[in-house]
Amino acid sequence: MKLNKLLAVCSMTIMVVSVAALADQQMGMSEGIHHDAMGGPTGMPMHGLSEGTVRKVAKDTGKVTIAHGPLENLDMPSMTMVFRVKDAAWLDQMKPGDKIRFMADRVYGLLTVIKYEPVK
Ligand SMILES: [Cu+2]
Repeated sequence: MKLNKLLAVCSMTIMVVSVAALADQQMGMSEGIHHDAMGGPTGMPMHGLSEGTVRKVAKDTGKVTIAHGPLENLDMPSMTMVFRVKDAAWLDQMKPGDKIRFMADRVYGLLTVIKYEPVK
């Protein structure tokens, strides 16, 4: 009797976990489609990445200031502005003065660096 109850609880837990994993996957997939569409035939050179220079890194707020070239997907001219970053670990890799190539997009309405690579 006790064992049956335990099994029931176990399979419930597994169900909840797999539903959560599925939701994660679906979110990731729709995000992928969205960004592919952005970098399509109308995209910019260099795989849709824009040029930028890191001006300031604020790890406490998770933001980076970038002097950037035109961001065609956001219809934005060159300027210096603050972005959030998709992965906070990137802030450890960025230093003021670094040249980067990056892609920014609106994530929940906030301009966020969603892809970036250092320029050597
Ligand atoms: Cu801007």
